[in-house]
Amino acid sequence: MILSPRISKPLTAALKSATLFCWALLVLSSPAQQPLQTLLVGVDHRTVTSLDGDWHYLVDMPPAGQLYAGKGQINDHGYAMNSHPNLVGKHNAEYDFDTAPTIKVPGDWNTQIPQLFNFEGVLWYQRDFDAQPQPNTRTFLHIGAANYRSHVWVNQKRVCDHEGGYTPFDCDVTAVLHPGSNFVVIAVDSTRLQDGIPSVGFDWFNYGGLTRDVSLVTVPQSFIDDYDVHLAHGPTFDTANTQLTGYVHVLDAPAGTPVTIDIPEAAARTTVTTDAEGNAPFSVKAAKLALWSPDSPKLYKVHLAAGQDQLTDDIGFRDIRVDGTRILLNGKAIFLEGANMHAEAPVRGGRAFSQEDADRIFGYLRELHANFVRLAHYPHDERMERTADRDGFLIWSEIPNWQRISFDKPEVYAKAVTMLREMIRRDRNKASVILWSVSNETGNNPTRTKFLSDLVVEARKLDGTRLITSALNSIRVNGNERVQDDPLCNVLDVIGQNEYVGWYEGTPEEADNIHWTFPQKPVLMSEFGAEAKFGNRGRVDQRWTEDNQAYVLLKQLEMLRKIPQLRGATPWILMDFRSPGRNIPLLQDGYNRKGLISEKGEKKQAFSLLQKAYTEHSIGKPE
Ligand code: GCB
Repeated sequence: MILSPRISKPLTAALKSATLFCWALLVLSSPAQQPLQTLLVGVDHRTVTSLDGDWHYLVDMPPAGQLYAGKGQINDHGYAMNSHPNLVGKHNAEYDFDTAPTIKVPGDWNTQIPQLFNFEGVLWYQRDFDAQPQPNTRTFLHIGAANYRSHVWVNQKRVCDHEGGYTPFDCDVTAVLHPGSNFVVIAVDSTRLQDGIPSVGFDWFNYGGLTRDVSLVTVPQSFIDDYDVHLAHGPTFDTANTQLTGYVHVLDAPAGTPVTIDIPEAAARTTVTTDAEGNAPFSVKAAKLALWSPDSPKLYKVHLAAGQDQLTDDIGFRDIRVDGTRILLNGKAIFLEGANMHAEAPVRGGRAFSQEDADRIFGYLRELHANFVRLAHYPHDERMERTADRDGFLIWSEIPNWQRISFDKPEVYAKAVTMLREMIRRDRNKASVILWSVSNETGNNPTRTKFLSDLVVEARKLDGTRLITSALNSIRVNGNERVQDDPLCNVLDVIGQNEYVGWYEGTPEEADNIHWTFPQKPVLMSEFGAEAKFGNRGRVDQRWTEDNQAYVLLKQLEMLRKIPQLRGATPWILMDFRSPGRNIPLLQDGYNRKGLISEKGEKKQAFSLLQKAYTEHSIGKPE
């Protein structure tokens, strides 16, 4: 878990209590955890040394005796040492990374190594790398994501620990690097934890390993670790508003360090100075500004410079807000025509991590005539947001608070805050992201409502410019009436509603008579659907056929059309995805088959049905 005792000012305010609390808990419960110093933003826009490629690996079978000592403490003296067995002389080690097989990074281990397909446990990764540390610089090992817990050693020194499978983290390796050959050892443990997020049971595949890019990032001694550049968010949308605002945080900068924000194409340039905490808030008027939207996804080159450090990002500027039951993008009411998606690679299979994966996924969405995607149920690879920024799609991004979470435990709340912070920090400069979701399908009870309401408050403190949502499924059923009276609605900007009428609940035709009542807020039907195996044809009342799936969808769309404040729909799900609990041979074979397309990209009947509805904009109205 990332703990950051020294973070930028906006984050400091928001996270102080959670961080201190988290820190105290870790000190008490897990002395091996080490707080990280930073979390770099915009790494994909820096020149980095990629450590992607072949890594040696060794399996640590449960109970993972090489990683965990008797009481669960992290063992710093086993595989982490990267020793080699003495062939003569004293007996020392019984492992050797040098001659161990290799695995590709990024990538899950499950789909790379047949024997590890169902493995949930600890895999040790090792690779050598060259470094030429320069004076007055700092070097971080950046890990895009590793599922679920990671422990990292460079040249035999533990440099960081992290919990959470879907967000990046950075380990400061400056003090342990030497010129020439160095080595890194990473233990990744994919074991599910009762008090993890997600917890032990979830409906997707628990891909383990270093699932996203790994790199070395060298920056000056004092450097830009975080920034936020957005269109000023006033109480109402104003077409004449071209004020850009935010902050640049320069880690370890003396107070008064000049920071320049320069956006030449918008004729916006300003120089401000850092405060005692390294934070430089700014506000600058752009002389000309074209707002970002799906129709016109304009991105600006934003140059940031502070001392010896500089960075150029591609950022779009837009305004998103709610007005009554409407969602306004740049002041204009919008209707979100979308689909859900897990982070699975079409065709190739396994965890998605490449530009090719992102392009394929957005290619399907484009064909569907969608303008929106719900990235379920955790942050996906950053390329997804970058591609959506570039191609003009809107995004719902979520932390993995999925169904049964230990909502009664303060340490779990601390983990949720960390995951929320890591998600928002990575993607706050992405115009495509309009919704932060704090959870999916959590039972309606006071403990959970307090937990999630507090999290919503944290999300707003971290980012006051976006909408907050959650996918709810608790509902009061009264005959044909469905009343959404979950108290969590009170704190949300947009209500996400999951329902499976016609699949898990009743018959498809029952949708004809259902009447929904929602609080006066915009509603997104965030999940609905049915399973079908591609190519399996039959009658509309025969489960698992494409015909039945399309029929359920048809009935659903008819029902949705009757919800006046419906502002979007995301059927479950764009593509079939692996889920080990889906065990009907020949029909499921370990896949959740609610996809509009198969995992190989084959389009089912339901795809065409939805495509038609989106082309005709026939499901709902922006206002
Ligand atoms: C849900 C969950 C989703 C599942 C889906 C299903 O309600 O939110 O994660 O995969 O249903 O197919 O059962």
